[in-house]
Amino acid sequence: MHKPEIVLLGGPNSGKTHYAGQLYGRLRRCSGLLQLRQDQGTPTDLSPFEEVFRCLSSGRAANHTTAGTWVEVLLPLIDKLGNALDLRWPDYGGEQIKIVFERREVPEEWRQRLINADGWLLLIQLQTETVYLDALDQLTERAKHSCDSNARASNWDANARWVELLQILLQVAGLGTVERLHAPRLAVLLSCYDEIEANDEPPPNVLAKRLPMLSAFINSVWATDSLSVWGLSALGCRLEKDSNNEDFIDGPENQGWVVAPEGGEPDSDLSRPLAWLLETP
Ligand SMILES: Nc1nc2c(ncn2[C@@H]2O[C@H](COP(=O)(O)OP(=O)(O)O)[C@@H](O)[C@H]2O)c(=O)[nH]1
Ligand SMILES: [Mg+2]
Repeated sequence: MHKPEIVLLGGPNSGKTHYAGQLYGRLRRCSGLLQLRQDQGTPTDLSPFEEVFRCLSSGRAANHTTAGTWVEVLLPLIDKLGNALDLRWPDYGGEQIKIVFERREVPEEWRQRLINADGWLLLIQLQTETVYLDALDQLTERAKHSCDSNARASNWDANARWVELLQILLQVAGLGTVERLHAPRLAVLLSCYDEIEANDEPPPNVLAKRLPMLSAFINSVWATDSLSVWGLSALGCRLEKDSNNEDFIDGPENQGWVVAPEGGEPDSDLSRPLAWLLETP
């Protein structure tokens, strides 16, 4: 059986846990591109996903995944063509990604994952990414306000931070950037897309507008058919820990959607980006 591996990349609060929980609801109950296999062949503990799904079913958000957490859930899946696949889905605090960036150090288990992965899934919540659009104008200003420049020096522009992080990860995975990459595929999910004013622009354009340098970088490193940028709203709206959202009580699997790279109407099949990532080109 095919046992594809994916690497899930996303900092704290990028939407990893809620996507996992909602994906689980879809895989279990709906008829998307990927579904959970019903056979009992693969022993698996889905409880971390069930816990998220349980919170959502009572109309509230799930807890933040603590910094030291690392859980991995084995998802026995079947695709539309009847192919069985076992996918290991990781969930973690997200701080690990920050540490990789800050220390320029990649733990051995991460290195092995990066090397073996069939696909990389990158979650970015655009609203929380800091960019300094006026950096060039400020060059002259900074001479006058030296305190500002100190503050600025410790905060990276999100473009530069993501590009730097991807360069570190590509390097340790032994992937060169001279020729455009066909594998692993890269799917970028712009999370909390319900909070973004996309104005009918397709997700790759939204990324190019908000994080132009990152967009240019991934487009130059990955081959066109091995890269896709999606809008992801796992929940469809913001939920708080003490929310009591009736729509979710009626069934979390009816909430949330993705916008495909070409744009268009939201699609409730949250497994689509994953199906694309796992499909052989
Ligand atoms: N508006 C909106 N908020 C979301 C969505 N998905 C997650 N969130 C919120 O974003 C925050 C971070 O989500 P979480 O899945 O815990 O991120 P993680 O730290 O990467 O696991 C939480 O407060 C969620 O309630 C979504 O689709 N839309
Ligand atoms: Mg989490």
